[in-house]
Amino acid sequence: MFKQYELPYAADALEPVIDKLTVETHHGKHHATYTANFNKAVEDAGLTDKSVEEILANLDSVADEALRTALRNNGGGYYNHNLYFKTISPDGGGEPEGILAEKIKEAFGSFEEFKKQISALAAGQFGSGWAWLSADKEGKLYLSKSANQDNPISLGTSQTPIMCIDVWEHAYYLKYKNLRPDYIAALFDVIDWKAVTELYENR
Ligand code: MN3
Repeated sequence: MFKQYELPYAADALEPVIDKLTVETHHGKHHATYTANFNKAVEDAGLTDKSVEEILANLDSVADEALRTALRNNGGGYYNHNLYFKTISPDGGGEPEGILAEKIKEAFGSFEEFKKQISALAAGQFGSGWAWLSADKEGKLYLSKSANQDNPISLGTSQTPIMCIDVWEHAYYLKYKNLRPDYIAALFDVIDWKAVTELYENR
């Protein structure tokens, strides 16, 4: 049984970056529904002994098309939102330190340049989707974007996502309306770089 990541902060703790109603709806409704539907699909597919990463990386092995689609969308929704809520915090913001700061500099030249590039990917995702910072086994960093609930794992890369930007309208529309770039810029004030660094180290 896959369990939804529980928020270690109150629903209004991310204000003014993310408003209380958005957190309540996003985590309490959308993420909860992805989790419930993923668990149902996992049971129907007989995959209860697999990890979410194993399931997403091996979608091709599920012969039934409807079931494969359910696992892809709800498994992605489950995994992606666990990562999203795990890597934002009322204590977030600023810049990473240590190994991740070094790797970002190595890959993108500077933190500002990294921020510019991932923000452009997030703003440029047509329709619903995500922007990603991921790392491979060797520790190299990559940026990418994806549609719907796809992610670097379900898309068959060998990368592990360590930070993400949810650009589905449910993530920002109540407060930011059509101004997606304003939401993306504000989100950096709550990114928990300690959590991202931990994910990098445990990739
Ligand atoms: Mn979402």
